[in-house]
Amino acid sequence: MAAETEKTVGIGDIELLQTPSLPMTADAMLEDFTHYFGRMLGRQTIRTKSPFLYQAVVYAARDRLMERWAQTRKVTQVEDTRRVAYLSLEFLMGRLLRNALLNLGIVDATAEALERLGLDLEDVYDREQDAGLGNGGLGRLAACFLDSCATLSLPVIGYGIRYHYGMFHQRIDNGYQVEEPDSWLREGFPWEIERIEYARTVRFGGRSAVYTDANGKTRHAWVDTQDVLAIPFDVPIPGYRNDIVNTLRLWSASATDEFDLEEFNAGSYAEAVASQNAAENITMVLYPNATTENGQELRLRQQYFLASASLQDQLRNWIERHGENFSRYAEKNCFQLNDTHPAIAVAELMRLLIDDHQLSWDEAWAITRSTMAYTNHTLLPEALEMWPVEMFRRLLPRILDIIYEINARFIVEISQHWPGDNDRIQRMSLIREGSEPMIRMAYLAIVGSFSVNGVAKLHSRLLREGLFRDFAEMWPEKFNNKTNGVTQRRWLAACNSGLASLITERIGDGWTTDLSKLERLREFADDAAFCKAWRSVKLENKLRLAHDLEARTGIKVNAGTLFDVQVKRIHEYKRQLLNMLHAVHLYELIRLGDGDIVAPRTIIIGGKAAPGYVMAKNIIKCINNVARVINTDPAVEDKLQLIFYPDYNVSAMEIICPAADLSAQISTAGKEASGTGNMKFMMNGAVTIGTLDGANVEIREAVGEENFFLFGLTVEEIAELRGNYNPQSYIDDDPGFSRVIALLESGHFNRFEPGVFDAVLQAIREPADAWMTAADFRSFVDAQEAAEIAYNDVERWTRMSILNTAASGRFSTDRTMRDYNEDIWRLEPITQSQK
Ligand code: B0W
Repeated sequence: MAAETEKTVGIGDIELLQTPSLPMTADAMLEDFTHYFGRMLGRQTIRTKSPFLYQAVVYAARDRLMERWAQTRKVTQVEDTRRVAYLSLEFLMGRLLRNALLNLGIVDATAEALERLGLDLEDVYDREQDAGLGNGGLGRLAACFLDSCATLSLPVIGYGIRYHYGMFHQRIDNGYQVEEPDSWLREGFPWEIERIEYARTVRFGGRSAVYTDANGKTRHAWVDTQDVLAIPFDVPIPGYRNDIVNTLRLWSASATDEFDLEEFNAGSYAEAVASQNAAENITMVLYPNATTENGQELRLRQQYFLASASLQDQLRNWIERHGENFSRYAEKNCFQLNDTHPAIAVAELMRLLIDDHQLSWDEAWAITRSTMAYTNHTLLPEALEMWPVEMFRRLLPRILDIIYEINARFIVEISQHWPGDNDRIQRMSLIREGSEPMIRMAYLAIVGSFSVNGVAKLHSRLLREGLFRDFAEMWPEKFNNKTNGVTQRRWLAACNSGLASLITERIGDGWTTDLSKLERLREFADDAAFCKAWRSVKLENKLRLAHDLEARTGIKVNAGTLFDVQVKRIHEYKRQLLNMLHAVHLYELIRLGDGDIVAPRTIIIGGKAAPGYVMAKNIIKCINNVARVINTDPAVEDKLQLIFYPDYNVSAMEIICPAADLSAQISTAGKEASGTGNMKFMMNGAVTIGTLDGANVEIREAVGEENFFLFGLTVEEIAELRGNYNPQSYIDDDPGFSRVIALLESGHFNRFEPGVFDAVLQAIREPADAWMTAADFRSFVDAQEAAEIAYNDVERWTRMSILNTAASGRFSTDRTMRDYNEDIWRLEPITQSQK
């Protein structure tokens, strides 16, 4: 027997990992850099364009993370602390080096080490590719959450997918979006550690079988399956100067060793390898959907793959410490579902506990219902996930059994709550009946969890009163709000070092971990010297963006103009079209000479359209056409420019948000659940022009109405108007608006390209236009005029800018994470004394 016993020798107690021991000095960084560059990567000559300089710097920094990481893991294991697993199909991490050095406190040491070699740390930062494992706000939010949890010493592990191809790159060709693959792993990803020892098997296909076990109990098994191996790759998530390093665990799919052994043995080597590819396809590519079409089978495979691998990993870890005793499992664990994308975890946890660990239905359900928590991120009906029952039957037959059983029991609950109310049963059922029965994933998430939250006050209210009303009536205590935030470490300290230093000079650096301290800046809003310094930082940032814009588009912009910025995914509800209409309106005013443009303006619009979203791609083309004409018309030179910023991503935002004067947050009221770009802009001193939508409402509340340019219909007004909306009347009654539409129709922006504007013009004129663009045109133009006048008054604008930054304290994800922790997670921070 001795030969079968594995020897385990913990290195947790040996000196290396007991306390962080590597020096954080320039000397030590230089020595380690040299070691990695020369000995590990085997290079002699440093070429700044090759990836090796960057990689060697990462390895030197990663060593410092490694010892803190081991320690954090050890404490949470030994202390058996309650923990959260954040399940998300997206983690839009962007670049990691700058933040890792900042959080470790070795920016200066690293810069000095490189300087001694005649190298510039900024160039090294620039060599890093974005980890673009997400679409937009939802994915970036997950990344900000990880930074804040590590900083607050909360034991939270992120679980996601290691897509081979992340968010596509966008090229603009004759004004059209062209997608190019993002092969971000081609040069390797030096942050990750492959943990093959924790690989898990995930099953697909086959059938659900019933059998009687040795004790005469009826049991279920999932048999004849096609198995896929899930291999975890861990990425370190350092807290800000607190020696905590949490984990982001990303799963990669691989064929099991037994992959189609039969075919292999029959000599069909190529076929066997092909089935290996089929397995690996699961994690090949991120779906670039973001609130549009759904329903692809591969996407369901991704969702189940993530849910199953992550839950198995958590159960493995539990069993290592507690054996098969699950009595305290719910007390020690919580799973936060980032939208419905991982909601299948509800059924998968049931399956694992019942089939693999022999718990009864009731025991398993009690655990599931007290460990799962669900965050909703959108009210848009087209983004509400539903999967065909038939697809489940084919891919996940045992999971379908369980969902049916959950539903049957849930329907009993409904009838007890509302006896005889069959309408309600139909409305609330997890299955939408019809010619193609569908599984409503949001309902599965609500029924299977103890907490349901929206992402801004308005959004959470609309969830309770509208979309999830029946459920909120049944379980009012489940529903809560958690207003989003962003991490100030990335979105102020790292991306805007000029402003960060100026702020720290005046109020100290406490804001990096307590953003409410920014309130103290209010005192300086009338301090002339401070205001002047504030303006000069903004100008520097605008020059940096101007430089970047020229490099990307060849267009020179004047940093002395008002930078009016809208960057986000392109979607009709976000109304980039309204922005374009305003640009045309200004253009028309200047050309006719009948409007006073008091402040010259540069309008910057950026964002990607889902490749299959025809209207969004159309909008990009239209904006680019308008931009080309405006930017080459000498009549408006120096007064107006319109730039489409290509390939917008996280790193781009790090240059864009510090440089913005005006932040355009102009969605149709009730459609943008929260927005988080709005918070990044505010934090960096931009003033918002926006509707009463998402977190704009709270931004305006925080900064005061006099420091916010409000326009547009409210949610209630939009609802009232629906049904008798007549867009043409807004155009006809407004000569300015009529001129804009006439100019767009005239072919002025699409000579030799007939029809380019037809679809968008028709959409604006459509009485069924869900986004009611025409209704908000005039009030948008008026608010823009007010903004322009304010901008022209330098002192007034500087004050508004400072007050926006000062009021941005509550939009830190540190606050958001504290809120989640107090109401949902109830975690104890990992304390220094525990270490
Ligand atoms: C993202 C992806 C997909 C998909 O791939 O199918 C579907 C929906 C989303 C999504 N993204 N749903 N909501 C969001 C955005 O989430 C952020 C973070 O909470 C909010 O600030 C935005 O308002 C919301 O649109």
